[in-house]
Amino acid sequence: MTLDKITFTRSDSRIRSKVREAIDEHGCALIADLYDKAETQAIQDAASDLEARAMGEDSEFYKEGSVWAIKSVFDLSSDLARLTQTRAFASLLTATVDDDPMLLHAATMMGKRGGETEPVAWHQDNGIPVDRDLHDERRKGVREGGVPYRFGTKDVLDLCIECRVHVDIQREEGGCLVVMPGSHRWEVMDYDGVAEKIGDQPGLACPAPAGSALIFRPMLAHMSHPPRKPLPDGESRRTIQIQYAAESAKPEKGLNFYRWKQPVRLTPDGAELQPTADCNDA
Ligand SMILES: O=C(O)CCC(=O)C(=O)O
Repeated sequence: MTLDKITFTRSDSRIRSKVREAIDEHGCALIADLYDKAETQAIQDAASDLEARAMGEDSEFYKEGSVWAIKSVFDLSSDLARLTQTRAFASLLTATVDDDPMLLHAATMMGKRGGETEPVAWHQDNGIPVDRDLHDERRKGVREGGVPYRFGTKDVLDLCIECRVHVDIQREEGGCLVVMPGSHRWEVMDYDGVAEKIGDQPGLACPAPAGSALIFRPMLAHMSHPPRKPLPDGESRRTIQIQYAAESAKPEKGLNFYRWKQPVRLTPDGAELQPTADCNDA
């Protein structure tokens, strides 16, 4: 399996059905030019602005040996919400769930600067944010200042999709994402289960230009290596990973998805960004 099998451009005829087919078969699709030059520049400027602001706010910014991350990106930057979730973006993402509208469930900016020493281990993005913590065996902790997460069930995760917006160029030697095509069909597993199943298979590295985006099922196993050499001066490897669930997807046991204060709803025609106040208070 090579990267060209899952790579598309917006000018491809039947782009929506090709993306849907790649997602069904391989679990992922790379759109090489989701954003044009001006759109990419605007996203980079807004990302730099958020990074500079978030540096001073420890609660939303953290740093590890493998990758740094800023959570709840759209609560912190409505510019980034507007700039990333274009009409083309909404059209391609909803194509993966039979045009069902989709609701945002997480947006995280992540980056590497070149000095990282640890890999991000193989895993699935199988946690879903819910409205109540049942304290049962599917519990996955509490994040974003009090949001309960649990392991999603496979039927629900198959109705979820995520998009990794490549703010900067993703170089292989800079620690780009590596995926295991076809692994979206596996069962829900923790880190150890995924590592065992992967064994010593190398996976498919996904180097990509700035302004491209990788659309994938959250069940797709993925990892990233630390950079093999320092990134060129001033370069970092930033992405914004945006996760959605189809409106028809319902977590088990009468739970609902957590309702964010800044919900985003995608339809094939575009993104509706409608901040509502205190919607979790009821
Ligand atoms: O950005 C990376 O290198 C990996 C991040 C990742 O896999 C994740 O957050 O799910």
